[in-house]
Amino acid sequence: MISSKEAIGLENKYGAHNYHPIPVVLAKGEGVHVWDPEGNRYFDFLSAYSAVNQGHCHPHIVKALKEQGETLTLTSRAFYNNVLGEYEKFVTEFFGFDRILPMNTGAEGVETAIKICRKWAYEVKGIPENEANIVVCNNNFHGRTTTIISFSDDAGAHDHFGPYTPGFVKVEYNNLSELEEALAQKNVAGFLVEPIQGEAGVNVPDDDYLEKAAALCKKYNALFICDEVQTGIARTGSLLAVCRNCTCGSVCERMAPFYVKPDILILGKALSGGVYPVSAVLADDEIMAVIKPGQHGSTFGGNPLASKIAIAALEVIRDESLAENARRLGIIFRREINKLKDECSLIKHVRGKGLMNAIEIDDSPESETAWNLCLDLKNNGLLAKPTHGNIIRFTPPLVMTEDQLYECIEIIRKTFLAFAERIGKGEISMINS
Ligand code: IF1
Repeated sequence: MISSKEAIGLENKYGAHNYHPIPVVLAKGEGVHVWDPEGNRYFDFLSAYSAVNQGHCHPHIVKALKEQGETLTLTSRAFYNNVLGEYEKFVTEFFGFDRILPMNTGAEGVETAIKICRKWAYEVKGIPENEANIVVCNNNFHGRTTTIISFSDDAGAHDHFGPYTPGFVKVEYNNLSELEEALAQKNVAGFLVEPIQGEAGVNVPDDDYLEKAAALCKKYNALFICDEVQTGIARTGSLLAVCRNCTCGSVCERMAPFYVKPDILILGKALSGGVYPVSAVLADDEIMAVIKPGQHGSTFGGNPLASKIAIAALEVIRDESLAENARRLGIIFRREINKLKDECSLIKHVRGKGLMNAIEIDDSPESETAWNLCLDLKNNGLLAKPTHGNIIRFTPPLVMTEDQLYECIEIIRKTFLAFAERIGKGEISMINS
Protein backbone atom coordinates (compact mmCIF):
# COMPACT_ATOMS: atom_id res chain seq x y z
CA MET A 1 0.00 0.00 0.00
CA ILE A 2 1.40 3.43 -0.90
CA SER A 3 2.22 5.75 1.99
CA SER A 4 0.32 8.91 2.91
CA LYS A 5 3.20 10.98 1.59
CA GLU A 6 3.18 9.17 -1.76
CA ALA A 7 -0.62 9.45 -2.07
CA ILE A 8 -0.56 13.21 -1.46
CA GLY A 9 2.33 13.60 -3.91
CA LEU A 10 0.44 11.78 -6.65
CA GLU A 11 -2.73 13.86 -6.15
CA ASN A 12 -0.68 17.09 -6.20
CA LYS A 13 1.16 16.05 -9.35
CA TYR A 14 -1.61 14.53 -11.45
CA GLY A 15 -4.92 15.88 -10.12
CA ALA A 16 -6.73 19.16 -10.68
CA HIS A 17 -6.32 21.26 -7.55
CA ASN A 18 -10.05 21.77 -7.04
CA TYR A 19 -9.93 20.95 -3.32
CA HIS A 20 -7.79 21.89 -0.31
CA PRO A 21 -8.08 18.77 1.85
CA ILE A 22 -7.10 18.40 5.49
CA PRO A 23 -3.62 16.72 5.23
CA VAL A 24 -4.72 13.14 6.00
CA VAL A 25 -4.96 10.16 3.63
CA LEU A 26 -7.78 7.67 4.12
CA ALA A 27 -7.17 4.06 3.14
CA LYS A 28 -9.90 2.12 4.99
CA GLY A 29 -13.32 2.85 6.45
CA GLU A 30 -15.59 0.87 8.75
CA GLY A 31 -18.56 2.32 10.62
CA VAL A 32 -17.57 5.57 12.34
CA HIS A 33 -13.84 4.94 11.82
CA VAL A 34 -11.36 5.54 9.01
CA TRP A 35 -7.66 4.58 8.88
CA ASP A 36 -4.70 6.10 7.04
CA PRO A 37 -2.16 3.92 5.17
CA GLU A 38 0.09 3.93 8.26
CA GLY A 39 -2.71 2.36 10.33
CA ASN A 40 -3.68 5.43 12.37
CA ARG A 41 -7.39 5.36 13.24
CA TYR A 42 -9.69 8.40 13.21
CA PHE A 43 -13.31 9.12 14.05
CA ASP A 44 -14.90 10.50 10.87
CA PHE A 45 -16.89 13.66 11.75
CA LEU A 46 -17.52 14.65 8.14
CA SER A 47 -19.13 11.42 6.85
CA ALA A 48 -18.22 12.40 3.26
CA TYR A 49 -20.47 15.47 3.62
CA SER A 50 -23.28 13.31 5.07
CA ALA A 51 -23.13 10.62 2.38
CA VAL A 52 -22.07 7.83 4.78
CA ASN A 53 -24.84 8.29 7.37
CA GLN A 54 -25.00 4.49 7.63
CA GLY A 55 -21.28 4.31 8.45
CA HIS A 56 -18.39 3.40 6.13
CA CYS A 57 -18.79 0.17 4.14
CA HIS A 58 -21.98 -0.94 5.90
CA PRO A 59 -22.12 -4.77 5.38
CA HIS A 60 -25.80 -4.80 4.36
CA ILE A 61 -25.17 -2.22 1.62
CA VAL A 62 -21.88 -3.76 0.48
CA LYS A 63 -23.64 -7.14 0.23
CA ALA A 64 -26.19 -5.58 -2.14
CA LEU A 65 -23.33 -4.02 -4.14
CA LYS A 66 -21.52 -7.35 -4.46
CA GLU A 67 -24.59 -9.44 -5.34
CA GLN A 68 -25.99 -7.05 -7.95
CA GLY A 69 -22.51 -6.17 -9.13
CA GLU A 70 -21.97 -9.81 -10.14
CA THR A 71 -25.41 -9.98 -11.81
CA LEU A 72 -26.32 -6.86 -13.82
CA THR A 73 -24.97 -3.35 -13.23
CA LEU A 74 -26.27 -1.16 -16.07
CA THR A 75 -28.87 -1.57 -18.81
CA SER A 76 -29.63 2.07 -19.69
CA ARG A 77 -33.32 2.98 -19.84
CA ALA A 78 -33.50 1.89 -23.48
CA PHE A 79 -34.80 -1.35 -21.98
CA TYR A 80 -36.63 -2.32 -18.81
CA ASN A 81 -34.80 -4.19 -16.06
CA ASN A 82 -36.03 -6.40 -13.21
CA VAL A 83 -34.84 -4.11 -10.39
CA LEU A 84 -35.84 -0.50 -11.17
CA GLY A 85 -39.58 -1.03 -10.68
CA GLU A 86 -38.98 -2.77 -7.36
CA TYR A 87 -36.83 0.19 -6.26
CA GLU A 88 -39.33 2.78 -7.48
CA LYS A 89 -42.13 1.10 -5.50
CA PHE A 90 -39.93 0.79 -2.39
CA VAL A 91 -38.66 4.36 -2.39
CA THR A 92 -41.95 6.11 -3.26
CA GLU A 93 -43.69 4.21 -0.44
CA PHE A 94 -40.74 4.85 1.89
CA PHE A 95 -41.04 8.65 1.45
CA GLY A 96 -44.76 8.95 0.68
CA PHE A 97 -44.78 10.21 -2.92
CA ASP A 98 -46.41 8.86 -6.09
CA ARG A 99 -43.37 8.95 -8.38
CA ILE A 100 -39.56 9.04 -8.51
CA LEU A 101 -37.23 10.22 -11.29
CA PRO A 102 -33.90 8.45 -10.54
CA MET A 103 -30.63 10.30 -11.17
CA ASN A 104 -27.02 10.01 -9.93
CA THR A 105 -25.54 13.06 -8.20
CA GLY A 106 -27.19 15.62 -5.96
CA ALA A 107 -26.60 18.38 -8.50
CA GLU A 108 -28.32 16.29 -11.17
CA GLY A 109 -31.24 15.93 -8.77
CA VAL A 110 -31.42 19.69 -8.29
CA GLU A 111 -31.14 20.31 -12.05
CA THR A 112 -33.93 17.76 -12.62
CA ALA A 113 -36.15 19.51 -10.06
CA ILE A 114 -35.51 22.89 -11.74
CA LYS A 115 -36.49 21.44 -15.14
CA ILE A 116 -39.67 19.81 -13.77
CA CYS A 117 -40.62 23.04 -11.98
CA ARG A 118 -40.11 25.16 -15.09
CA LYS A 119 -42.05 22.71 -17.32
CA TRP A 120 -44.90 22.62 -14.78
CA ALA A 121 -44.91 26.44 -14.77
CA TYR A 122 -45.35 26.62 -18.57
CA GLU A 123 -47.67 23.67 -19.12
CA VAL A 124 -49.79 23.73 -15.93
CA LYS A 125 -49.55 27.16 -14.29
CA GLY A 126 -49.54 28.92 -17.67
CA ILE A 127 -46.49 31.17 -17.24
CA PRO A 128 -45.32 32.48 -20.64
CA GLU A 129 -42.48 30.38 -22.16
CA ASN A 130 -38.94 31.29 -20.91
CA GLU A 131 -40.39 33.72 -18.34
CA ALA A 132 -40.40 31.39 -15.30
CA ASN A 133 -38.54 32.49 -12.16
CA ILE A 134 -37.55 30.23 -9.27
CA VAL A 135 -37.02 31.81 -5.84
CA VAL A 136 -33.82 30.73 -4.05
CA CYS A 137 -32.11 31.80 -0.82
CA ASN A 138 -28.89 33.68 -0.29
CA ASN A 139 -26.00 31.59 1.05
CA ASN A 140 -27.48 28.57 -0.72
CA PHE A 141 -25.56 25.50 -1.81
CA HIS A 142 -27.24 23.18 -4.30
CA GLY A 143 -24.30 21.82 -6.31
CA ARG A 144 -21.79 23.00 -8.87
CA THR A 145 -23.32 22.87 -12.35
CA THR A 146 -23.35 26.09 -14.38
CA THR A 147 -27.07 26.68 -13.82
CA ILE A 148 -26.84 26.00 -10.08
CA ILE A 149 -23.81 28.26 -9.49
CA SER A 150 -25.64 30.92 -11.53
CA PHE A 151 -27.70 31.57 -8.37
CA SER A 152 -24.88 31.04 -5.87
CA ASP A 153 -23.58 34.04 -3.97
CA ASP A 154 -20.37 32.24 -3.00
CA ALA A 155 -17.64 33.92 -5.05
CA GLY A 156 -15.49 30.79 -5.20
CA ALA A 157 -18.36 28.72 -6.59
CA HIS A 158 -19.75 31.45 -8.84
CA ASP A 159 -17.11 33.79 -10.27
CA HIS A 160 -15.60 33.44 -13.76
CA PHE A 161 -17.99 30.70 -14.89
CA GLY A 162 -20.39 32.96 -16.85
CA PRO A 163 -22.47 33.56 -18.83
CA TYR A 164 -25.01 32.57 -16.20
CA THR A 165 -28.44 30.94 -16.40
CA PRO A 166 -31.25 33.50 -15.82
CA GLY A 167 -34.56 32.87 -14.08
CA PHE A 168 -33.66 32.91 -10.38
CA VAL A 169 -34.65 35.44 -7.71
CA LYS A 170 -32.79 35.57 -4.38
CA VAL A 171 -34.33 36.20 -0.96
CA GLU A 172 -32.93 36.15 2.56
CA TYR A 173 -33.07 32.70 4.18
CA ASN A 174 -35.54 32.37 7.05
CA ASN A 175 -37.26 35.63 6.05
CA LEU A 176 -40.94 34.99 5.34
CA SER A 177 -41.84 38.56 4.38
CA GLU A 178 -39.11 38.67 1.72
CA LEU A 179 -40.25 35.27 0.50
CA GLU A 180 -43.89 36.39 0.25
CA GLU A 181 -42.87 39.55 -1.62
CA ALA A 182 -40.94 37.44 -4.15
CA LEU A 183 -43.69 34.81 -4.53
CA ALA A 184 -46.28 37.53 -5.15
CA GLN A 185 -44.42 38.66 -8.30
CA LYS A 186 -45.66 37.38 -11.64
CA ASN A 187 -44.15 34.34 -13.37
CA VAL A 188 -42.91 32.63 -10.21
CA ALA A 189 -42.66 28.85 -10.76
CA GLY A 190 -41.31 27.65 -7.43
CA PHE A 191 -39.19 28.07 -4.30
CA LEU A 192 -36.01 25.96 -3.93
CA VAL A 193 -34.68 25.72 -0.36
CA GLU A 194 -32.45 23.68 1.94
CA PRO A 195 -34.37 22.84 5.15
CA ILE A 196 -31.10 23.60 6.96
CA GLN A 197 -28.33 25.41 5.05
CA GLY A 198 -25.36 23.05 5.28
CA GLU A 199 -22.45 24.71 3.51
CA ALA A 200 -23.48 28.13 4.80
CA GLY A 201 -22.56 26.83 8.23
CA VAL A 202 -25.54 24.73 9.45
CA ASN A 203 -28.04 27.59 9.43
CA VAL A 204 -31.16 26.25 11.20
CA PRO A 205 -34.24 28.36 10.36
CA ASP A 206 -37.06 29.22 12.78
CA ASP A 207 -39.25 26.21 13.65
CA ASP A 208 -42.18 27.51 11.59
CA TYR A 209 -40.19 28.73 8.58
CA LEU A 210 -40.61 25.73 6.27
CA GLU A 211 -44.27 25.18 7.17
CA LYS A 212 -45.10 28.88 6.51
CA ALA A 213 -42.94 28.92 3.37
CA ALA A 214 -44.88 25.95 2.03
CA ALA A 215 -48.16 27.71 2.84
CA LEU A 216 -46.99 30.81 0.96
CA CYS A 217 -46.06 28.66 -2.04
CA LYS A 218 -49.58 27.22 -2.00
CA LYS A 219 -51.09 30.71 -1.69
CA TYR A 220 -49.21 31.93 -4.77
CA ASN A 221 -49.41 28.63 -6.70
CA ALA A 222 -45.65 28.04 -6.78
CA LEU A 223 -43.95 24.66 -6.22
CA PHE A 224 -42.25 24.09 -2.84
CA ILE A 225 -38.97 22.31 -3.67
CA CYS A 226 -36.91 20.86 -0.80
CA ASP A 227 -33.26 20.04 -1.35
CA GLU A 228 -32.68 17.30 1.26
CA VAL A 229 -29.50 16.03 -0.37
CA GLN A 230 -27.57 16.82 2.81
CA THR A 231 -30.32 17.11 5.46
CA GLY A 232 -32.25 14.01 4.39
CA ILE A 233 -31.89 10.29 5.17
CA ALA A 234 -32.11 10.70 8.97
CA ARG A 235 -29.21 13.20 9.31
CA THR A 236 -31.25 15.77 11.29
CA GLY A 237 -32.95 13.29 13.65
CA SER A 238 -35.96 12.46 11.49
CA LEU A 239 -36.15 10.68 8.15
CA LEU A 240 -36.35 14.05 6.40
CA ALA A 241 -35.73 17.50 7.86
CA VAL A 242 -39.29 18.30 6.75
CA CYS A 243 -40.70 15.32 8.65
CA ARG A 244 -42.49 15.93 11.91
CA ASN A 245 -40.12 14.91 14.71
CA CYS A 246 -40.94 11.32 14.01
CA THR A 247 -37.94 9.01 14.31
CA CYS A 248 -39.51 5.83 12.97
CA GLY A 249 -37.08 5.95 10.06
CA SER A 250 -39.63 6.02 7.30
CA VAL A 251 -42.84 7.83 6.45
CA CYS A 252 -45.35 6.29 8.81
CA GLU A 253 -49.07 6.43 9.36
CA ARG A 254 -48.59 6.73 13.15
CA MET A 255 -48.57 10.47 12.93
CA ALA A 256 -48.69 13.03 10.20
CA PRO A 257 -45.13 12.28 9.07
CA PHE A 258 -44.67 15.57 7.28
CA TYR A 259 -45.09 18.82 9.07
CA VAL A 260 -44.76 20.07 5.52
CA LYS A 261 -44.76 17.87 2.40
CA PRO A 262 -42.69 19.32 -0.47
CA ASP A 263 -44.15 19.41 -3.98
CA ILE A 264 -40.73 18.20 -5.16
CA LEU A 265 -38.23 16.40 -2.88
CA ILE A 266 -34.55 16.03 -3.86
CA LEU A 267 -32.42 13.27 -2.27
CA GLY A 268 -28.82 12.18 -2.75
CA LYS A 269 -25.65 11.35 -0.77
CA ALA A 270 -26.75 8.88 1.95
CA LEU A 271 -29.51 7.55 -0.32
CA SER A 272 -26.73 5.08 -1.22
CA GLY A 273 -24.88 5.09 2.11
CA GLY A 274 -21.87 6.48 0.27
CA VAL A 275 -21.38 3.26 -1.72
CA TYR A 276 -22.43 4.62 -5.15
CA PRO A 277 -23.73 7.91 -6.65
CA VAL A 278 -27.52 7.76 -6.28
CA SER A 279 -29.95 10.68 -6.29
CA ALA A 280 -33.68 10.93 -6.66
CA VAL A 281 -36.41 13.46 -7.36
CA LEU A 282 -39.81 12.58 -5.85
CA ALA A 283 -43.16 14.20 -6.64
CA ASP A 284 -46.81 13.27 -6.93
CA ASP A 285 -48.49 12.32 -10.19
CA GLU A 286 -49.77 15.70 -11.38
CA ILE A 287 -46.29 17.28 -11.18
CA MET A 288 -44.20 14.33 -12.42
CA ALA A 289 -46.63 13.93 -15.34
CA VAL A 290 -45.08 16.95 -17.07
CA ILE A 291 -42.07 14.78 -18.00
CA LYS A 292 -42.83 12.70 -21.10
CA PRO A 293 -40.63 9.99 -22.71
CA GLY A 294 -37.39 11.35 -24.14
CA GLN A 295 -37.61 14.69 -22.28
CA HIS A 296 -35.13 13.96 -19.47
CA GLY A 297 -32.82 11.18 -18.25
CA SER A 298 -29.23 9.99 -17.92
CA THR A 299 -27.17 6.93 -18.84
CA PHE A 300 -26.81 5.68 -15.26
CA GLY A 301 -30.07 7.05 -13.81
CA GLY A 302 -31.99 4.24 -12.09
CA ASN A 303 -29.49 1.50 -12.95
CA PRO A 304 -29.98 -1.91 -11.30
CA LEU A 305 -26.84 -1.59 -9.17
CA ALA A 306 -27.84 1.85 -7.83
CA SER A 307 -31.37 0.61 -7.20
CA LYS A 308 -30.34 -2.39 -5.09
CA ILE A 309 -27.80 -0.31 -3.19
CA ALA A 310 -30.37 2.39 -2.40
CA ILE A 311 -32.92 -0.16 -1.16
CA ALA A 312 -30.29 -1.64 1.17
CA ALA A 313 -29.19 1.83 2.33
CA LEU A 314 -32.75 2.81 3.25
CA GLU A 315 -33.33 -0.55 4.97
CA VAL A 316 -30.36 0.23 7.24
CA ILE A 317 -31.82 3.66 8.10
CA ARG A 318 -35.14 2.04 9.02
CA ASP A 319 -33.96 -1.17 10.68
CA GLU A 320 -31.20 0.42 12.77
CA SER A 321 -33.47 3.35 13.81
CA LEU A 322 -30.80 5.81 12.74
CA ALA A 323 -33.11 8.83 12.83
CA GLU A 324 -33.83 8.16 16.51
CA ASN A 325 -30.13 7.64 17.21
CA ALA A 326 -29.24 10.89 15.44
CA ARG A 327 -31.85 12.79 17.42
CA ARG A 328 -30.71 11.37 20.76
CA LEU A 329 -26.96 11.79 20.15
CA GLY A 330 -27.42 15.28 18.71
CA ILE A 331 -29.03 16.45 21.94
CA ILE A 332 -26.06 15.07 23.90
CA PHE A 333 -23.52 16.65 21.50
CA ARG A 334 -25.00 20.15 21.69
CA ARG A 335 -25.48 19.91 25.48
CA GLU A 336 -21.86 18.83 26.08
CA ILE A 337 -20.37 21.40 23.67
CA ASN A 338 -22.43 24.12 25.35
CA LYS A 339 -20.86 23.01 28.66
CA LEU A 340 -17.41 23.23 27.01
CA LYS A 341 -18.34 26.73 25.78
CA ASP A 342 -18.55 27.81 29.44
CA GLU A 343 -14.89 26.87 29.96
CA CYS A 344 -13.48 27.66 26.51
CA SER A 345 -13.77 31.13 24.97
CA LEU A 346 -12.85 29.71 21.51
CA ILE A 347 -16.44 28.53 21.14
CA LYS A 348 -18.85 31.27 20.05
CA HIS A 349 -21.86 29.09 19.31
CA VAL A 350 -22.89 25.48 18.70
CA ARG A 351 -25.96 24.80 16.55
CA GLY A 352 -27.66 22.08 14.58
CA LYS A 353 -30.35 19.43 14.50
CA GLY A 354 -29.84 15.71 14.99
CA LEU A 355 -26.25 14.90 14.02
CA MET A 356 -25.91 17.86 11.65
CA ASN A 357 -24.06 20.30 13.90
CA ALA A 358 -21.47 23.06 13.69
CA ILE A 359 -19.30 24.96 16.15
CA GLU A 360 -18.74 28.64 15.35
CA ILE A 361 -15.26 29.68 16.50
CA ASP A 362 -14.89 33.10 18.12
CA ASP A 363 -12.46 34.45 15.54
CA SER A 364 -12.69 36.19 12.17
CA PRO A 365 -13.93 34.10 9.19
CA GLU A 366 -10.69 35.21 7.55
CA SER A 367 -8.65 33.59 10.34
CA GLU A 368 -6.92 30.22 10.18
CA THR A 369 -8.17 29.29 13.66
CA ALA A 370 -10.89 26.83 12.59
CA TRP A 371 -8.48 25.20 10.15
CA ASN A 372 -5.71 24.93 12.78
CA LEU A 373 -8.19 23.47 15.28
CA CYS A 374 -9.08 20.81 12.68
CA LEU A 375 -5.39 19.98 12.28
CA ASP A 376 -5.11 19.47 16.03
CA LEU A 377 -8.33 17.42 16.08
CA LYS A 378 -6.80 15.22 13.37
CA ASN A 379 -3.66 14.72 15.45
CA ASN A 380 -5.95 13.68 18.31
CA GLY A 381 -7.83 11.15 16.16
CA LEU A 382 -10.92 13.04 14.98
CA LEU A 383 -11.49 14.30 11.41
CA ALA A 384 -13.56 17.42 10.80
CA LYS A 385 -13.26 20.34 8.36
CA PRO A 386 -14.32 24.00 8.45
CA THR A 387 -17.14 25.05 6.14
CA HIS A 388 -16.78 28.82 5.81
CA GLY A 389 -13.89 30.41 7.65
CA ASN A 390 -14.66 30.10 11.33
CA ILE A 391 -17.30 27.38 11.34
CA ILE A 392 -16.42 23.71 11.87
CA ARG A 393 -19.03 21.15 10.78
CA PHE A 394 -19.46 18.07 13.01
CA THR A 395 -21.45 15.39 11.19
CA PRO A 396 -20.45 11.84 12.23
CA PRO A 397 -22.07 8.70 10.80
CA LEU A 398 -25.48 8.12 12.43
CA VAL A 399 -24.43 4.63 13.58
CA MET A 400 -22.26 6.17 16.32
CA THR A 401 -22.86 4.79 19.81
CA GLU A 402 -23.32 6.97 22.88
CA ASP A 403 -19.99 5.76 24.30
CA GLN A 404 -18.18 6.66 21.05
CA LEU A 405 -19.83 10.08 21.08
CA TYR A 406 -18.65 10.78 24.63
CA GLU A 407 -15.13 9.65 23.60
CA CYS A 408 -15.24 12.12 20.70
CA ILE A 409 -16.58 14.94 22.86
CA GLU A 410 -13.60 14.36 25.15
CA ILE A 411 -11.25 14.60 22.15
CA ILE A 412 -12.89 17.89 21.13
CA ARG A 413 -12.72 19.17 24.72
CA LYS A 414 -9.04 18.22 25.15
CA THR A 415 -8.12 19.73 21.77
CA PHE A 416 -9.96 23.01 22.28
CA LEU A 417 -8.63 23.56 25.82
CA ALA A 418 -5.04 22.81 24.74
CA PHE A 419 -5.42 25.20 21.79
CA ALA A 420 -6.80 27.93 24.08
CA GLU A 421 -3.87 27.39 26.44
CA ARG A 422 -1.39 27.92 23.61
CA ILE A 423 -3.21 31.14 22.70
CA GLY A 424 -2.95 32.18 26.35
CA LYS A 425 0.81 31.56 26.23
CA GLY A 426 1.10 33.63 23.07
CA GLU A 427 2.23 30.60 21.04
CA ILE A 428 -0.72 31.07 18.66
CA SER A 429 -2.36 34.32 17.60
CA MET A 430 -5.96 34.95 16.57
CA ILE A 431 -7.27 37.83 14.50
CA ASN A 432 -9.97 38.63 17.05
CA SER A 433 -7.66 38.19 20.01
C1 IF1 B 1 -18.40 19.91 -3.08
C2 IF1 B 1 -20.56 21.77 0.14
C3 IF1 B 1 -21.73 20.20 1.58
C4 IF1 B 1 -25.55 19.75 -1.09
C5 IF1 B 1 -26.90 20.12 -1.22
C6 IF1 B 1 -26.92 19.49 -3.49
C7 IF1 B 1 -25.58 19.10 -3.42
C8 IF1 B 1 -24.87 19.22 -2.21
C9 IF1 B 1 -27.66 20.70 -0.03
C10 IF1 B 1 -24.92 18.55 -4.68
C11 IF1 B 1 -23.45 18.81 -2.16
C12 IF1 B 1 -21.32 18.63 -1.23
C13 IF1 B 1 -20.61 18.95 -2.53
C14 IF1 B 1 -19.15 18.97 -2.18
C15 IF1 B 1 -19.03 19.40 -0.73
C16 IF1 B 1 -20.41 19.19 -0.16
C17 IF1 B 1 -20.95 20.38 0.51
F1 IF1 B 1 -19.60 22.06 1.01
F2 IF1 B 1 -20.16 21.85 -1.09
F3 IF1 B 1 -21.62 22.54 0.33
F4 IF1 B 1 -22.06 19.04 1.93
F5 IF1 B 1 -22.14 21.19 2.30
N1 IF1 B 1 -27.55 19.99 -2.41
N2 IF1 B 1 -22.69 19.09 -1.18
O1 IF1 B 1 -24.89 19.90 0.11
O2 IF1 B 1 -24.69 17.18 -4.53
O3 IF1 B 1 -23.65 16.94 -6.78
O4 IF1 B 1 -22.21 16.94 -4.75
O5 IF1 B 1 -23.75 15.01 -5.19
O6 IF1 B 1 -18.88 20.20 -4.20
O7 IF1 B 1 -17.33 20.40 -2.66
P1 IF1 B 1 -23.51 16.48 -5.37
